[in-house]
Amino acid sequence: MIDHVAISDLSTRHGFVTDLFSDTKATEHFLSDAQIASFRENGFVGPISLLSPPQIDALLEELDGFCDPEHPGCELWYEYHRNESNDPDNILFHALGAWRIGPAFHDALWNPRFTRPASQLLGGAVRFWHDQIFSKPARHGGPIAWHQDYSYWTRTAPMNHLTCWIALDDATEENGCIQYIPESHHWDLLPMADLAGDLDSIRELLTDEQKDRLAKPVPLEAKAGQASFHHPMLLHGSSANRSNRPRRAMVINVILDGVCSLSDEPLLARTEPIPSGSPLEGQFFPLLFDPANTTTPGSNA
Ligand SMILES: O=C(O)CCC(=O)C(=O)O
Repeated sequence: MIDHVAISDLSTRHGFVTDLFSDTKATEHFLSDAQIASFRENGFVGPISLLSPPQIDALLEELDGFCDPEHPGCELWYEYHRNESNDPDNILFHALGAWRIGPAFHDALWNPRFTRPASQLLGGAVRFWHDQIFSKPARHGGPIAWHQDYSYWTRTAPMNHLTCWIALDDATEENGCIQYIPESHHWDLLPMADLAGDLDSIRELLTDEQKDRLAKPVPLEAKAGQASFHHPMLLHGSSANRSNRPRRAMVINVILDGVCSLSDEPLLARTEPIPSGSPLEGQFFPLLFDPANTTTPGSNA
Protein backbone atom coordinates (compact mmCIF):
# COMPACT_ATOMS: atom_id res chain seq x y z
CA MET A 1 0.00 0.00 0.00
CA ILE A 2 1.35 3.45 -0.87
CA ASP A 3 1.70 6.22 1.73
CA HIS A 4 -1.29 8.52 1.69
CA VAL A 5 0.22 11.93 0.93
CA ALA A 6 -2.12 14.96 1.01
CA ILE A 7 -1.85 17.10 -2.11
CA SER A 8 -3.28 20.53 -2.71
CA ASP A 9 -6.62 20.86 -4.50
CA LEU A 10 -5.83 22.27 -7.96
CA SER A 11 -9.42 23.56 -8.32
CA THR A 12 -8.22 26.67 -6.46
CA ARG A 13 -5.90 27.45 -9.40
CA HIS A 14 -7.65 28.97 -12.43
CA GLY A 15 -4.99 28.98 -15.15
CA PHE A 16 -1.89 26.97 -16.05
CA VAL A 17 0.13 25.40 -13.22
CA THR A 18 2.71 23.82 -15.57
CA ASP A 19 4.35 24.87 -18.84
CA LEU A 20 2.92 21.82 -20.67
CA PHE A 21 0.77 23.99 -22.95
CA SER A 22 3.02 27.06 -23.12
CA ASP A 23 4.00 26.45 -26.76
CA THR A 24 0.40 25.94 -27.89
CA LYS A 25 -0.66 29.03 -29.79
CA ALA A 26 -4.35 29.72 -29.97
CA THR A 27 -4.69 31.57 -33.21
CA GLU A 28 -4.04 28.54 -35.44
CA HIS A 29 -6.70 26.39 -33.84
CA PHE A 30 -10.11 27.71 -34.75
CA LEU A 31 -12.68 25.52 -36.54
CA SER A 32 -13.52 26.26 -40.15
CA ASP A 33 -17.03 27.32 -41.18
CA ALA A 34 -17.46 23.86 -42.77
CA GLN A 35 -16.59 22.13 -39.48
CA ILE A 36 -19.06 24.30 -37.56
CA ALA A 37 -21.77 23.62 -40.17
CA SER A 38 -21.07 19.88 -39.89
CA PHE A 39 -21.44 20.05 -36.10
CA ARG A 40 -24.79 21.84 -36.43
CA GLU A 41 -26.05 19.32 -38.98
CA ASN A 42 -24.77 16.05 -37.51
CA GLY A 43 -24.36 16.91 -33.82
CA PHE A 44 -20.62 16.21 -33.75
CA VAL A 45 -17.37 17.18 -35.43
CA GLY A 46 -13.95 15.49 -35.50
CA PRO A 47 -11.33 14.23 -35.41
CA ILE A 48 -9.43 17.43 -34.55
CA SER A 49 -5.85 17.51 -33.23
CA LEU A 50 -5.69 18.81 -29.64
CA LEU A 51 -2.66 17.27 -27.92
CA SER A 52 1.06 16.84 -28.70
CA PRO A 53 2.94 13.60 -27.85
CA PRO A 54 4.53 15.09 -24.65
CA GLN A 55 1.08 16.30 -23.50
CA ILE A 56 -0.38 12.81 -24.09
CA ASP A 57 2.52 11.20 -22.18
CA ALA A 58 1.99 13.53 -19.20
CA LEU A 59 -1.75 12.75 -19.09
CA LEU A 60 -1.19 8.99 -19.37
CA GLU A 61 1.39 9.04 -16.59
CA GLU A 62 -1.12 10.75 -14.29
CA LEU A 63 -3.90 8.38 -15.41
CA ASP A 64 -1.76 5.35 -14.53
CA GLY A 65 -1.30 6.75 -11.02
CA PHE A 66 -5.06 7.31 -10.61
CA CYS A 67 -5.72 3.59 -11.09
CA ASP A 68 -4.44 2.99 -7.54
CA PRO A 69 -7.55 3.83 -5.49
CA GLU A 70 -5.37 5.15 -2.65
CA HIS A 71 -3.27 7.50 -4.73
CA PRO A 72 -2.48 10.98 -3.34
CA GLY A 73 -5.49 13.28 -3.78
CA CYS A 74 -7.98 10.40 -4.01
CA GLU A 75 -10.29 12.23 -1.59
CA LEU A 76 -10.90 14.93 -4.22
CA TRP A 77 -12.73 12.91 -6.89
CA TYR A 78 -16.33 13.86 -7.71
CA GLU A 79 -16.87 10.21 -8.72
CA TYR A 80 -14.50 7.23 -8.89
CA HIS A 81 -15.58 3.89 -10.37
CA ARG A 82 -13.07 1.09 -10.87
CA ASN A 83 -13.23 -2.68 -11.21
CA GLU A 84 -11.73 -4.85 -8.47
CA SER A 85 -8.77 -6.12 -10.48
CA ASN A 86 -5.24 -6.04 -9.04
CA ASP A 87 -3.72 -6.57 -12.47
CA PRO A 88 -2.45 -3.15 -13.68
CA ASP A 89 -3.25 -4.19 -17.27
CA ASN A 90 -6.88 -4.99 -16.47
CA ILE A 91 -8.20 -1.86 -14.77
CA LEU A 92 -11.54 -0.57 -16.03
CA PHE A 93 -11.92 2.96 -14.80
CA HIS A 94 -14.38 5.87 -15.06
CA ALA A 95 -13.86 8.93 -12.89
CA LEU A 96 -14.83 12.61 -12.64
CA GLY A 97 -12.60 15.31 -11.12
CA ALA A 98 -9.04 14.58 -12.34
CA TRP A 99 -8.49 18.32 -12.86
CA ARG A 100 -8.36 18.75 -9.06
CA ILE A 101 -5.58 16.19 -8.68
CA GLY A 102 -3.33 15.94 -11.76
CA PRO A 103 -1.49 19.03 -13.08
CA ALA A 104 -1.69 17.80 -16.69
CA PHE A 105 -5.43 17.05 -16.42
CA HIS A 106 -5.85 20.48 -14.81
CA ASP A 107 -3.94 22.39 -17.48
CA ALA A 108 -5.60 20.53 -20.37
CA LEU A 109 -8.79 22.48 -19.57
CA TRP A 110 -7.08 25.72 -20.59
CA ASN A 111 -5.52 24.21 -23.74
CA PRO A 112 -6.25 26.86 -26.43
CA ARG A 113 -6.68 24.10 -29.02
CA PHE A 114 -9.69 23.05 -26.95
CA THR A 115 -11.06 26.36 -25.65
CA ARG A 116 -11.19 28.19 -29.01
CA PRO A 117 -13.27 25.57 -30.88
CA ALA A 118 -15.44 25.14 -27.77
CA SER A 119 -16.16 28.88 -27.77
CA GLN A 120 -17.07 28.78 -31.46
CA LEU A 121 -19.50 25.90 -30.94
CA LEU A 122 -21.07 27.33 -27.77
CA GLY A 123 -21.24 30.84 -29.24
CA GLY A 124 -19.50 32.73 -26.41
CA ALA A 125 -17.51 32.40 -23.19
CA VAL A 126 -16.62 28.86 -22.11
CA ARG A 127 -17.09 27.78 -18.51
CA PHE A 128 -15.97 24.43 -17.08
CA TRP A 129 -18.63 21.96 -15.93
CA HIS A 130 -16.67 18.77 -15.18
CA ASP A 131 -14.15 16.36 -16.64
CA GLN A 132 -14.17 12.57 -17.06
CA ILE A 133 -11.74 9.73 -17.70
CA PHE A 134 -12.91 6.59 -19.52
CA SER A 135 -10.24 3.88 -19.45
CA LYS A 136 -10.88 0.50 -21.09
CA PRO A 137 -8.11 -2.07 -20.66
CA ALA A 138 -7.07 -4.40 -23.47
CA ARG A 139 -9.53 -7.27 -24.06
CA HIS A 140 -11.61 -6.52 -20.93
CA GLY A 141 -12.96 -3.00 -21.43
CA GLY A 142 -16.74 -2.99 -21.37
CA PRO A 143 -19.17 -1.03 -23.54
CA ILE A 144 -20.60 2.40 -22.65
CA ALA A 145 -24.39 2.33 -23.17
CA TRP A 146 -26.05 4.60 -25.72
CA HIS A 147 -26.97 7.86 -24.00
CA GLN A 148 -27.44 11.61 -24.32
CA ASP A 149 -25.16 13.59 -21.99
CA TYR A 150 -27.85 16.10 -21.03
CA SER A 151 -29.93 13.33 -19.46
CA TYR A 152 -27.36 13.39 -16.61
CA TRP A 153 -27.27 17.19 -16.36
CA THR A 154 -30.90 18.34 -16.02
CA ARG A 155 -29.96 19.94 -12.68
CA THR A 156 -28.41 22.73 -14.82
CA ALA A 157 -30.12 24.94 -17.45
CA PRO A 158 -30.50 26.29 -20.06
CA MET A 159 -29.05 23.47 -22.12
CA ASN A 160 -25.96 25.26 -23.45
CA HIS A 161 -23.53 22.41 -22.87
CA LEU A 162 -20.81 20.80 -24.98
CA THR A 163 -18.66 17.66 -24.70
CA CYS A 164 -15.12 17.20 -25.98
CA TRP A 165 -13.92 13.57 -26.16
CA ILE A 166 -10.12 13.26 -26.42
CA ALA A 167 -8.32 10.03 -27.41
CA LEU A 168 -5.24 9.25 -25.29
CA ASP A 169 -4.60 6.05 -27.31
CA ASP A 170 -5.33 5.45 -30.97
CA ALA A 171 -9.06 4.66 -30.89
CA THR A 172 -10.57 2.28 -33.44
CA GLU A 173 -13.77 0.26 -33.73
CA GLU A 174 -11.85 -2.77 -32.46
CA ASN A 175 -10.74 -1.15 -29.18
CA GLY A 176 -14.07 0.60 -28.54
CA CYS A 177 -13.90 4.11 -30.00
CA ILE A 178 -16.81 6.48 -29.40
CA GLN A 179 -19.74 6.04 -31.83
CA TYR A 180 -22.34 8.60 -32.77
CA ILE A 181 -25.89 8.52 -34.19
CA PRO A 182 -25.81 11.50 -36.59
CA GLU A 183 -28.65 14.03 -36.23
CA SER A 184 -30.00 12.40 -33.05
CA HIS A 185 -29.39 15.73 -31.27
CA HIS A 186 -32.80 16.70 -32.71
CA TRP A 187 -34.55 13.89 -30.79
CA ASP A 188 -36.40 14.45 -27.50
CA LEU A 189 -34.55 13.94 -24.24
CA LEU A 190 -34.38 10.24 -23.35
CA PRO A 191 -34.10 8.86 -19.78
CA MET A 192 -30.67 8.34 -18.20
CA ALA A 193 -29.04 5.05 -19.18
CA ASP A 194 -26.85 2.95 -16.87
CA LEU A 195 -23.53 3.77 -18.57
CA ALA A 196 -21.82 0.53 -17.59
CA GLY A 197 -24.90 -1.53 -18.43
CA ASP A 198 -26.18 -3.03 -21.66
CA LEU A 199 -25.05 -0.97 -24.71
CA ASP A 200 -28.53 -1.19 -26.24
CA SER A 201 -30.68 -0.64 -23.12
CA ILE A 202 -32.14 2.59 -24.58
CA ARG A 203 -33.42 0.75 -27.66
CA GLU A 204 -36.79 -0.23 -26.24
CA LEU A 205 -37.65 3.47 -25.71
CA LEU A 206 -37.05 4.43 -29.35
CA THR A 207 -39.51 4.81 -32.22
CA ASP A 208 -39.12 2.47 -35.20
CA GLU A 209 -37.45 5.24 -37.17
CA GLN A 210 -35.01 5.92 -34.33
CA LYS A 211 -34.25 2.19 -34.06
CA ASP A 212 -33.30 2.24 -37.77
CA ARG A 213 -30.94 5.15 -37.07
CA LEU A 214 -29.45 3.30 -34.09
CA ALA A 215 -28.55 0.45 -36.43
CA LYS A 216 -26.29 2.83 -38.40
CA PRO A 217 -23.84 4.36 -35.89
CA VAL A 218 -20.79 6.30 -37.08
CA PRO A 219 -17.56 5.22 -35.34
CA LEU A 220 -15.25 8.17 -34.68
CA GLU A 221 -11.82 6.63 -35.14
CA ALA A 222 -9.09 8.95 -33.81
CA LYS A 223 -5.33 8.98 -33.32
CA ALA A 224 -4.02 9.61 -29.81
CA GLY A 225 -4.30 13.36 -29.20
CA GLN A 226 -7.22 13.83 -31.56
CA ALA A 227 -10.66 14.79 -30.30
CA SER A 228 -14.28 15.18 -31.27
CA PHE A 229 -16.90 17.61 -30.00
CA HIS A 230 -20.50 16.54 -29.55
CA HIS A 231 -23.86 18.14 -28.74
CA PRO A 232 -25.42 17.41 -25.29
CA MET A 233 -28.46 15.73 -26.92
CA LEU A 234 -26.50 13.56 -29.38
CA LEU A 235 -26.93 9.82 -28.80
CA HIS A 236 -23.53 8.16 -28.44
CA GLY A 237 -21.87 5.15 -26.83
CA SER A 238 -19.00 2.75 -27.41
CA SER A 239 -18.42 -0.99 -27.74
CA ALA A 240 -16.23 -3.26 -25.65
CA ASN A 241 -12.49 -3.22 -26.20
CA ARG A 242 -11.80 -6.40 -28.19
CA SER A 243 -8.18 -5.52 -29.00
CA ASN A 244 -4.84 -6.17 -27.31
CA ARG A 245 -4.38 -2.44 -26.62
CA PRO A 246 -5.93 -0.18 -23.98
CA ARG A 247 -8.39 2.53 -25.01
CA ARG A 248 -8.07 5.51 -22.69
CA ALA A 249 -9.83 8.85 -23.14
CA MET A 250 -10.21 12.19 -21.41
CA VAL A 251 -13.52 14.05 -21.67
CA ILE A 252 -14.06 17.75 -20.97
CA ASN A 253 -17.65 18.93 -20.41
CA VAL A 254 -18.22 22.66 -20.67
CA ILE A 255 -21.09 25.16 -20.63
CA LEU A 256 -21.75 28.56 -22.10
CA ASP A 257 -21.13 31.15 -19.39
CA GLY A 258 -24.50 31.92 -17.74
CA VAL A 259 -25.83 28.36 -17.38
CA CYS A 260 -27.56 28.15 -13.97
CA SER A 261 -27.97 25.65 -11.20
CA LEU A 262 -31.48 24.22 -10.69
CA SER A 263 -30.64 22.67 -7.34
CA ASP A 264 -29.70 23.85 -3.85
CA GLU A 265 -27.72 20.62 -3.37
CA PRO A 266 -24.06 20.42 -4.49
CA LEU A 267 -24.06 19.86 -8.28
CA LEU A 268 -21.07 17.51 -7.94
CA ALA A 269 -19.85 15.56 -4.91
CA ARG A 270 -17.30 17.43 -2.78
CA THR A 271 -18.19 20.88 -4.14
CA GLU A 272 -20.04 23.80 -2.61
CA PRO A 273 -23.68 24.24 -3.71
CA ILE A 274 -24.62 26.90 -6.26
CA PRO A 275 -28.05 28.21 -5.16
CA SER A 276 -30.88 27.32 -7.54
CA GLY A 277 -31.32 30.04 -10.17
CA SER A 278 -27.72 31.29 -9.86
CA PRO A 279 -25.14 30.89 -12.62
CA LEU A 280 -22.34 28.36 -12.21
CA GLU A 281 -19.14 30.13 -11.15
CA GLY A 282 -16.51 30.13 -8.41
CA GLN A 283 -13.85 27.61 -7.41
CA PHE A 284 -15.31 24.56 -9.15
CA PHE A 285 -16.64 26.16 -12.33
CA PRO A 286 -13.86 28.41 -13.71
CA LEU A 287 -14.20 30.51 -16.82
CA LEU A 288 -11.84 28.86 -19.35
CA PHE A 289 -12.02 31.33 -22.21
CA ASP A 290 -13.88 34.52 -23.01
CA PRO A 291 -13.57 35.61 -26.65
CA ALA A 292 -14.35 39.17 -25.54
CA ASN A 293 -11.37 39.15 -23.18
CA THR A 294 -8.23 37.41 -24.41
CA THR A 295 -6.56 37.94 -21.03
CA THR A 296 -8.70 35.14 -19.54
CA PRO A 297 -6.44 33.43 -16.95
CA GLY A 298 -4.43 30.67 -18.53
CA SER A 299 -5.13 31.68 -22.11
CA ASN A 300 -2.37 31.67 -24.72
CA ALA A 301 -3.81 34.60 -26.67
O1 LIG B 1 -15.30 7.01 -23.86
C1 LIG B 1 -16.35 6.43 -24.10
O2 LIG B 1 -16.36 5.29 -24.52
C2 LIG B 1 -17.68 7.11 -23.85
C3 LIG B 1 -17.56 8.57 -23.68
C4 LIG B 1 -18.84 9.26 -23.40
O3 LIG B 1 -19.86 8.67 -23.20
C5 LIG B 1 -18.88 10.71 -23.36
O4 LIG B 1 -17.88 11.36 -23.68
O5 LIG B 1 -19.94 11.27 -23.02
